[in-house]
Amino acid sequence: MTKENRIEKLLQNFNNANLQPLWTLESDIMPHVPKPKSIPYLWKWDEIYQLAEEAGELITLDRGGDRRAIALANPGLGGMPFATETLWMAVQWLNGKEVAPAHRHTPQAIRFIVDGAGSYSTVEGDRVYLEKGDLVLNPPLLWHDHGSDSDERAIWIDGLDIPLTRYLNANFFEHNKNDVQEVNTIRNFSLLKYGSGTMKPAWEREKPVYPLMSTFKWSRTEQALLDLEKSGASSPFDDIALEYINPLTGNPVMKTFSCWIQMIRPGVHTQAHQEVCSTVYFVFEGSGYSVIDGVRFDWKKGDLFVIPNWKLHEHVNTSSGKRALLFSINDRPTMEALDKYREQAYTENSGHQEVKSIF
Ligand code: GTQ
Ligand code: FE2
Repeated sequence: MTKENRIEKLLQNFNNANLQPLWTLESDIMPHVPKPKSIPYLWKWDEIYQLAEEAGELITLDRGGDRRAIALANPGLGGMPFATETLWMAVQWLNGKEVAPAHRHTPQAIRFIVDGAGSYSTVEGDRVYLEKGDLVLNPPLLWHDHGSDSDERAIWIDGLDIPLTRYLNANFFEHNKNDVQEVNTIRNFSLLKYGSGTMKPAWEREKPVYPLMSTFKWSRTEQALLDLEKSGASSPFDDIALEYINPLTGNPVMKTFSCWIQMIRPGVHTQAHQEVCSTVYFVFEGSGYSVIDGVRFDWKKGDLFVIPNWKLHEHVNTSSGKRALLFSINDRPTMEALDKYREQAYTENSGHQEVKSIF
């Protein structure tokens, strides 16, 4: 047998033995730079809202699904209901007087309220009322049910690490025997006790991994943005950007992903950069566009869009007088915990990408 024939036979035998030699594998296994399957994409609020409204009429909340949550399915992910390889983002619709029954799970969750309309979320017996712009935390394995005292529908967005948990085969999910948890404290308890964010009950000494306040109220968040603006400090890549943190530790509010709120001031065009993390954005207020990997995505209030790993991105507020507010979640804490985070500024062309197409 010639050497060539022997090599051919060897490769065949590897295959038969369910083995694969590295030297035959292309850069799929270890590419020079991250090559995400998720793609830059944008979902329009009007379309999501219309469909969610119809789901509100047609779909009842039953055990099984438990939630009228409608997930962003990134077209690059082959039909999976995931925004990026690690992040789940959904729009949830709760009709007036409705109950989304109590359950708990290992994926960690946040909610950002679009319109609370008298609804509440009870997390481990702590019932907090939901108002526009609030960030509500749901650490892993804490019981939670959602409900409404009013006749109006509530709508919010959910961010969870479902895809990551699934990839790690770490998912546990349990139904509570009761649809609605007993409320074991006075209403808004954690907020009253810990909500200032800068002070704590003097007799408590613990520094828990998850913030003790279940909610970051919009009024405080907005004030923090306005104060940061006044300070004159800003990021060249994100303008007036704040990360929600556990006030007792300084860490992001969730372990696997982080929550941000940012204000792009009128007329601001940020510098492009790329990062080893994926991000899902929700446009809370205003209008503008982002250039992601050379594609221009125009956005306005309510739209959601995705920046996959290592894709260049920059943001523009096209209004000359109105601020743009962007809420987002990103998996940077996962990358940092595993020592994989990197960031690189785009230095060509004064830091702005050439727009190759418009979404
Ligand atoms: O509200 O408990 O979007 O468990 C996905 C899974 C929301 C929730 C989602 C959930 C929830
Ligand atoms: Fe849940």
